[in-house]
Amino acid sequence: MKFPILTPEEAAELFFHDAKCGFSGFTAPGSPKVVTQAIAAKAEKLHAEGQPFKINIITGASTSDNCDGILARANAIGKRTPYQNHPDLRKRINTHDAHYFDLHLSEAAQKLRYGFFGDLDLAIIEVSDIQDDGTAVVGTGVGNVPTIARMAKKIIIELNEKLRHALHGLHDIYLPLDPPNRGEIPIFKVSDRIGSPVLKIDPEKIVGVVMSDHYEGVKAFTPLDETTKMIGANVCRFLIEELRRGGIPKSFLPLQSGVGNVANAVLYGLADAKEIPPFEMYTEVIQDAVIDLMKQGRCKFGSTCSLTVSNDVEDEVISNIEFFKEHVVLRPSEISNNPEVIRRLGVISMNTALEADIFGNINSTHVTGTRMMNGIGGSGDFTRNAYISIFSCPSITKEGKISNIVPMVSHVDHTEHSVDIIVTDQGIADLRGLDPVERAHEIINNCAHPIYRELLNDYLKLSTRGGQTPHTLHAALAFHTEFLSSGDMRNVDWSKFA
Ligand code: 0RQ
Repeated sequence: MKFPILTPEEAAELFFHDAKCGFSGFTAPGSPKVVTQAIAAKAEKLHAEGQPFKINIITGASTSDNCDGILARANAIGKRTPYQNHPDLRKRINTHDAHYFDLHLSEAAQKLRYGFFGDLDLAIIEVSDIQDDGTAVVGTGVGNVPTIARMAKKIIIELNEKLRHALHGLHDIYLPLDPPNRGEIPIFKVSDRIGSPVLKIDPEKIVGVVMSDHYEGVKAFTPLDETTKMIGANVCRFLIEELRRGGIPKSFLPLQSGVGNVANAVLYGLADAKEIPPFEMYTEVIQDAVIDLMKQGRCKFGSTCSLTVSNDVEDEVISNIEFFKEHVVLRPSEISNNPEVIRRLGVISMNTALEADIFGNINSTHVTGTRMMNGIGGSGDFTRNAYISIFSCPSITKEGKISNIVPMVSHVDHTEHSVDIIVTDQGIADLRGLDPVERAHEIINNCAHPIYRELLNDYLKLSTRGGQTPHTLHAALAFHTEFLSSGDMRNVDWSKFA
């Protein structure tokens, strides 16, 4: 190989205070793992000497403990976009030690190319193979790597020995032209390939290669409990009923599924929903459950940005890579999440809410309206353009102290205009064609937990003179203020607001 082999510490030397950096990957897979550890150590050393050191980072989505985690603990992150999910970074964001702007994932690459975020000083790109002319096979998470490789002035390669020679043929790397010259993105079937299996990196920009030798999968999911099983069963019940009545074509439509325990439970529900024919996924993350569905023949094909699987499952995928190359394509996030393609293919989106209000607005990101949880991720890309958009969540959280159905969401990520179906462990609310008051009844009766139904109905009664969307503004966030003061939303007393 013509590129110099660097130690992580030598590579970290290139990083300077306030540098703008692009990292490959999407969730833990494909994200840098070793240079970031050395950058964190450098930050700690400089901080101990009283010197400032923080870098600004754009990625595809969340990363891993050896990236966002270790850098956040070292207080080495200045600005971060477009998505994160690490508890230590979450703390830094909520205390303003790190600045985070939360962005629709499909938009990050194009906004970078449009110059909205300035130049990229440095990039770290994980690859499974690289040739002397810069032709690379990237890792198992693609993210924004084509744009980052184009925009960065200097590039460090992390060559992952564990993936060496395994992944060629899994990716479809494609960069759209930018306005005013953008044409169609010619994906007409989930499995269409429109780009290249390799990424062409300008070899002049590659300053060196750092070796790595391990996967960094996601942690295994919390085992399914009664609540998540019920949510999964209700989503499947909705899909089956919709299929029976002809709302979904008999051949079915591609599915998207978000991150987290709830999404994983929904996917496991699909294994047993035999009335749903074998289906395809046009999605951004393929989790452990989808790999099982592929082995069972339930999922025929998956277009994704990342194999967001646990280490054991990644081992299994790599050992059977020829099977998975026939069933999976890995795309950049601006293509996996592309609104044009999602709408053309008729994708059914399934994402998770922290809370939903009685009119169908969704909060996916902010606990009690102020504390950032993870970010909007790709949920907006899919929801706004879906054939049918579904949100699910438990009806109650924290032993019933929190109702996930509230009078007014404390932060809005997805408005009532984009949300078709809400599902909880209690049931299904179909909001299509309903006005705000009809929606409120549908959601309270079918999705709210019985311990909160009366309180929510009483809120509606309190608000009957409140216009087309009947709110009592000074009471609308009482569930949240009550939780913050007494620790239990059930203590709300509407007589105080009458
Ligand atoms: O807290 O961790 O202390 O137990 O939130 O909740 O029920 O385990 O749900 O893991 O599916 O995550 C919305 C965060 C759900 C996720 C969210 C507490 C609850 C628990 C987690 P604990 P669950 P999940 C594709 C699409 C946005 C991004 C997205 C998410 C913790 O799905 O980040 O969709 N989505 N991307 O107790 C206070 C409430 C709460 C609450 C739950 N109302 N108030 N706490 N919790 N509801 C993927 C990508 O874009 C990469």
